[in-house]
Amino acid sequence: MDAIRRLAQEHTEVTRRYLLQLGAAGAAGLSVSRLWAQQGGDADALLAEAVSRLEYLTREENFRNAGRGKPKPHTLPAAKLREVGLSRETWWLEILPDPQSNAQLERPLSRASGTALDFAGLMKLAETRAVRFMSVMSCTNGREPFGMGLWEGVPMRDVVWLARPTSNVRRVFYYGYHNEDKEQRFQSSLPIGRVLEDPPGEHPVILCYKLNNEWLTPKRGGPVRVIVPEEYGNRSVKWLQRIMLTNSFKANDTYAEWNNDTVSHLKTCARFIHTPEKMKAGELAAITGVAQVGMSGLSKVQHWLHLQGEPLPDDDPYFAKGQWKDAEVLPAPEQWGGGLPDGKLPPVPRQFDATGKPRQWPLRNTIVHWAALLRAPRPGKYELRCRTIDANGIAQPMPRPFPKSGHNVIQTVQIVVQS
Ligand SMILES: Nc1nc2c(c(=O)[nH]1)N[C@H]1C(S)=C(S)[C@@H](COP(=O)(O)O)O[C@H]1N2
Ligand SMILES: [Mo]
Repeated sequence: MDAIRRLAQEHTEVTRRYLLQLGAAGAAGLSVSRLWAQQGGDADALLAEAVSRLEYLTREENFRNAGRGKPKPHTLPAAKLREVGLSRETWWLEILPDPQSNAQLERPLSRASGTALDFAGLMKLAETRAVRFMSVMSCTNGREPFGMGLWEGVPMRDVVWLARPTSNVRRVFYYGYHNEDKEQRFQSSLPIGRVLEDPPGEHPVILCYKLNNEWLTPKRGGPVRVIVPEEYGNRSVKWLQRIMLTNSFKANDTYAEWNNDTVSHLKTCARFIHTPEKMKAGELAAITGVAQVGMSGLSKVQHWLHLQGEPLPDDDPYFAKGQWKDAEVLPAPEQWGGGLPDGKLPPVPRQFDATGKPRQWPLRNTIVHWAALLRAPRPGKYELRCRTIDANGIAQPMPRPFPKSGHNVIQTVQIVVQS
């Protein structure tokens, strides 16, 4: 299933509630599944079936996967996973000084000296240090989010302090398991400052061992992966086994070698999920989508229906002057999906109060669903576009022809309006 289909599944129930509230479907005596069914195409069955489910969080098995390797580490047989330290029973983590630099650690954690951290040690830290938060997994080069997760882990700083770094540390390099082959290595890095402190409202960089309140699977990078809450997925190295403290100030990220920017905060952007291929002139149609709430926050989602052939604003490649209309950003769901029993959240005190209400909405570095009703006055071929307005009032995407620090374009779909 492609990413947008999965999001569609997760998103249908919130949309249904929105439409019922609006009365658009209810008043016409039209069930929502029939409303969708009028669209034709193979989305129908999917939508009808998904209508009863609320899935804000993505189920583990529905995440899009980006683990590289030959073989991909998560496909190794269980015995091999155990052998190479990728089970909770056998996991180990080394924290070493970068041999290429003069970083000083009083107590490196190494396998050779028998001091590597094991999973029991991580769980010991978790007793007092564990944090849980929602953040969206998106790829720098992906059009749609890979999945919306509720992650649990121990702040990386608590683990770094175990090694007692004393001087000459500017950056943290970290590595996953890649079949013991240098060529296959996927690595990332962060400035030590980001690991040690979090800006207000931001979550710590964590060594994550649970997704949606279940142990992290091998596919998701288990037993332990990094989650960097505010950045694209390439920072969130899976199958973590080694952290290296260095005095280098340079990023050594695999993603940099692959022609991407490395400081890659999530961008605020909108995508369509459901749009009709055809609609009738003068009649209402529902459109829905998902928005990613990135670094600049989100205040609005907008759409713009434009009759093909009508003049477009001059010298306006980013459509800043289009006839944009506000869509409705949908409220927090009551059931969170993601495979949580009854869709109920475990305590998430960083983002939700004691009654389970989000402290703000939307939450930063997550997604929101949105919906709108369209009416086209006359027949013809139309172009429908969507964009976001960030929390600073700036339209996103900004003019940005180079996607190296995160994909973001104004999405356009075609709609045929019949008489
Ligand atoms: N070890 C390892 N970690 C990795 C990768 C990888 O190839 N190997 N890919 C990264 C990239 S580019 C992304 S977008 C995310 C995707 O996370 P997911 O597979 O859980 O969706 O994993 C990141 N972590
Ligand atoms: Mo990625």
